[in-house]
Amino acid sequence: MTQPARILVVNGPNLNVLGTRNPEVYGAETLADLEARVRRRAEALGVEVEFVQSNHEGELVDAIQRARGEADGILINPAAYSHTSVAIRDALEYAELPVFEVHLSNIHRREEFRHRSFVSGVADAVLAGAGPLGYELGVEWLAERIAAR
Ligand code: CA2
Repeated sequence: MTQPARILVVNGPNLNVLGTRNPEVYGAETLADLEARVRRRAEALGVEVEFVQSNHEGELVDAIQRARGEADGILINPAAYSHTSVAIRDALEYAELPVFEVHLSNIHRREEFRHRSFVSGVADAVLAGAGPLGYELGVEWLAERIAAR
């Protein structure tokens, strides 16, 4: 029997305080709500998910590096590091896995500095502005992509 696909779900800085402020931008769901939603969708699709959230760039790099050989795909919201981190971009390239970049808000409708994401250039798919549903769509996209290997 083949093993279920494994998807690493990576959340960057400040996403641990989701749902406590700025609901007009990020919605009312907490990170735990978001993870429960992703887990439900993953179960329905028959894929495994592992969650990592960190406020520290190096910890995110470590988790992404470990995914090489351990996971089959990466769903990532790099949060503020999207706009600054060459290190996260390089780690994603190193992982050599399908990458789906997701943002809760539409970064292109916000401040200029959020319009550029260093990660988008190494992501296979990018979705911004669909809220928590974007994470579910990301898991579904990755499940299909992995199954098509
Ligand atoms: O829209 C997204 O998903 C972002 O990646 C979220 C980041 C932001 O820096 C990106 O530009 C877009 C912010 C993560 C959460 O930040 C909070 C700030 C205040 C209250 C709660 C969360």
